[in-house]
Amino acid sequence: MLTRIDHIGIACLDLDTTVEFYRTTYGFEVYHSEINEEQGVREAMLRINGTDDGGATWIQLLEPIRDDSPVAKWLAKNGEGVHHIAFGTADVDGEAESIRGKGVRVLYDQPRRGSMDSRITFLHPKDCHGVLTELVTSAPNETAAE
Ligand code: CMX
Ligand code: CO
Repeated sequence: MLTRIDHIGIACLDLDTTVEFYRTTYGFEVYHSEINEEQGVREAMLRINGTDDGGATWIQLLEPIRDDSPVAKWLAKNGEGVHHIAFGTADVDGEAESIRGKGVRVLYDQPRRGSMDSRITFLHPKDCHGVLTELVTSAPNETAAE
C-alpha cells in the first residue's frame, strides 16, 4: 500500500538560495541535508508534517552536482520547478513489483539508497501521465522524528 505523499522533489539551480527562500517565505527549516553521489545531487529535506502512517511529508530541494545527472538534464531543459513526486510505503520492493506487473516501467531492478538512508525507486514519467514518480520506504528510525 502507498500510504502518504512522502515528498515533492524540486529542482533548483542554487540550493542555498532556495533553502533561504523556503525559510524566509514559509518558515520551513532544513531538517537534513546530504550529497547523494549516485543520484548526482546535493539536497535539503524540509519536514512539513507528520502523517498518519507514522511517516512524514517533506519538500526535497535538489541541486545537481554533475552535468550528466538526471536533475541537471531536467534543469537544462525546463528551468527550476517541480521535478518529481514521491509516495511513501512500508514495502517499496513489493509495491515496485506490483506496479511493474501493471506494465509501468520501474527504473531500477532493486531499490537504491535515497535521502536519510531510505530505499527508493522511480517509475518512468512517460508511463505516469508525465509525472516522474518515486516510491520510498523510509529508514526505520527516521520517519516520525520531530
Ligand atoms: N518529469 C516529467 N517528465 C520527465 C522528467 C521529469 N522529471 N524527466 C524527463 N522527462 C521526460 C522528458 O521531458 C522527455 O520527454 P519527451 O521525450 O516528450 O521530450 C522524456 O521524459 C525523456 O527525458 P530525457 O530528458 O531524455 O531524460 P532521460 O530519458 O535521460 O531520463 C529519467 C529521464 C526519468 C529516466 C531520468 O530522469 C531518471 O532516471 N530519473 C530517476 C532518478 C532521478 O530523477 N534522480 C534525482 C532525484 C533523487 C531523489 O529523489 O532522491
Ligand atoms: Co525524491
